[in-house]
Amino acid sequence: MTRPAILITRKVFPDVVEHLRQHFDVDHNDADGVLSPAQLIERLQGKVGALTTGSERIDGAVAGACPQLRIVANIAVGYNNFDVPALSAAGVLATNTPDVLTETTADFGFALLMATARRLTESEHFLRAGQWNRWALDMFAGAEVHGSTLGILGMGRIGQAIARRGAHGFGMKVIYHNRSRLDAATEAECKARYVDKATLLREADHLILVLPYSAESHHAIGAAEIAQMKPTATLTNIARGGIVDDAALAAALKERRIAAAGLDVFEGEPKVHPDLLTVPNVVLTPHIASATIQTRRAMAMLAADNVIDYLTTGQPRTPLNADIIGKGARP
Ligand code: 8YV
Repeated sequence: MTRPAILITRKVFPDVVEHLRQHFDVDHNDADGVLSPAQLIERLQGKVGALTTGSERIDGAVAGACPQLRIVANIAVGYNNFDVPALSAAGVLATNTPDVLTETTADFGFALLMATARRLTESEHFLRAGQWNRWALDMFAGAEVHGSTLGILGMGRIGQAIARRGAHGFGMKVIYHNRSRLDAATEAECKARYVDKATLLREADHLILVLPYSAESHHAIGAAEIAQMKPTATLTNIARGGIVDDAALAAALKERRIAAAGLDVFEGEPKVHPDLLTVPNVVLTPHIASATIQTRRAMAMLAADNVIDYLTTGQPRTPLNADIIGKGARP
């Protein structure tokens, strides 16, 4: 008897492939190159499910061209690569991977913030280049982290985990801005105070971005917002490229309108704005905030379990459009 077929769009851990093979015929892109839209549609023919990453755009055109596709499971908590309303209209279930990456991503956010404040990569480059021939009192003197004001834009699970690290671990004063205010108990636990966006920009010593990308959050931080920040402030982005106007940020860093930035995500990645590569006061990493072996495996396993559970029991673990189940979902 032929078994249902699924596609894994990128290379994943072998045990995740084996787990899926217990239920499906698995086509996996072990070459690991990003499939073009046409290649993706071709590989999805006859597939009932797919494990995807942020690199693949899954929209109404894909759903329409792949009539057997019933579920797309993103190996990411962010899902701006999905057009969820279009997938719902086509009856395709979409899932993401919340919770399993929260603490790991918050760890990285804090690491990037600290590296930025304390000029870690700038000073390492100096040392590796053989330029260290004497010590000086003000050498790579950076910004204080403990006791300073941490500003968080976007206060979901990861934002809250960063707030706890800042408040409880580093004695920081935590302020945040979010579409909706947290309940009083969560605010108290995170020791975080809700402020409007202008206050956040004005008061933060270290501003960190942890909000989802959408049309509304596009260029949420541009020249006008950077102009409201303290000249001594740092900006860290672990959310999504496009939330920051990278050209405006590069110009501001060059002119020292803010002290420094730490960026894990970029507009149009894996391309990076060339001006960001030439300014010294920026720490750059290639979208690795959730990258520990344990967490990346947990994300891929959760995506696999979403596909298995939906296609065998009809009950996915972390759906984005559960409302279509039993009401328009493809049979
Ligand atoms: C993913 C991420 O690893 O979860 C997210 O939203 O940004 C990362 O953790 C990346 O998007 C690959 O899919």
